[in-house]
Amino acid sequence: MSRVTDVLNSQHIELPSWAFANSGTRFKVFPQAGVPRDPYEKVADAAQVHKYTGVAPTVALHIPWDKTDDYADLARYAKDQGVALGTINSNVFQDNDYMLGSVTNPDQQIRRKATEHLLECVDIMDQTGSRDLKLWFSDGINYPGQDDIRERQDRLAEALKTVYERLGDHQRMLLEYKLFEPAFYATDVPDWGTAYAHTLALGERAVVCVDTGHHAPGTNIEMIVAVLLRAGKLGAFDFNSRFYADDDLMVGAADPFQLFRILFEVLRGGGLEADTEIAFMLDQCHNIEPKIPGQIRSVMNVQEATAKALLVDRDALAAAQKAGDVLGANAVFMDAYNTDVRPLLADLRADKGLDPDPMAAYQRSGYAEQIVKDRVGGTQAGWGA
Ligand code: AOS
Ligand code: ZN
Ligand code: ZN
Repeated sequence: MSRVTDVLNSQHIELPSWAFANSGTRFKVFPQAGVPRDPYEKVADAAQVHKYTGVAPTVALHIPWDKTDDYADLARYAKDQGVALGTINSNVFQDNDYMLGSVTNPDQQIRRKATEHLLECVDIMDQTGSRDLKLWFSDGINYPGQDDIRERQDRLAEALKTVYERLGDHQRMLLEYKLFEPAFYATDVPDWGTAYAHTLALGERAVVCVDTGHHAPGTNIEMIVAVLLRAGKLGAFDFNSRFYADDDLMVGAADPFQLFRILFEVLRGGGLEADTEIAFMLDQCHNIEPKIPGQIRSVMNVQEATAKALLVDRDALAAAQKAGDVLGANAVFMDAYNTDVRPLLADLRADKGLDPDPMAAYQRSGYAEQIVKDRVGGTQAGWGA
């Protein structure tokens, strides 16, 4: 059991600053009382999640949604709150200039502008002490013939190279892929293979980010995870769950079994070791549920799936696999998945001096009521405007 608790104790889940702000769909953003008005308040809310779960010590920023005059000051504030700043997320998808693409735009000046933004994000990383730059491009085309698919790949490669060369020795680039949306015919980084090819060409500090909501329905994501890990190219996760497309719902809500299968492959590939370089991030929007409890629930869902993955009897599984015992192997796997790990996690929290029930502890704390009183006019994450 100690190996299980060791891994669970060393687990680190990164929270997205935008999860704490108002978000919604393109139809409506329902504002919630007490949401943060600036990056400092987002960090404060993220710190609450860490306070009650003990496994979420970093918060990812999004530029420009979290732009501030003094990032070193924000980093100090985070430290005072008991957390640290994490990944810097770039944004080259919300400017009018980017209608036909950002780094793949046919207009060289617009490509330059987008690349400058990415370089600015690396400057910010230098100030925040962040290791990772996350790149997600909405670039793509809606109609066959609209632009030259091959040339867009060349433009993408050029921009990525410029940014890669600017990274410090300890910094990494995470390239995130997404099947579709907002581009509907051909997205420039649509799948893990394209992301893999670009990161491979760049070098070892360029790795792939798997957002669990960015695949066609039915895609075997754990298979992608296994292949990327084997190639040393799995850099990060954006965890969320989906019923249809990029729903950004709470991770483990739609398909906890899939999350378990993914985490088992991460474990199998060595990605849960204490020195893992994989960034386990959440990328979610809480459109109708309260934000801080939504994040607490998500963190707990990842912990539960991880605990179940750790409970797989690997020796028994290997023996059954070797013997060609199809049903036996599957039974070993399912036994772990069907184990109720909540008591184990409650004990683990108690051992760390935390409340065994993070959700109840947060609800009792009065923080939710306090921020409603203190904060008027909370911000929108930037989604669904
Ligand atoms: C967009 O669909 C992607 O999931 C992005 O990772 C992310 O949601 C966005 O960049 C927020 O920072
Ligand atoms: Zn994402
Ligand atoms: Zn997404």
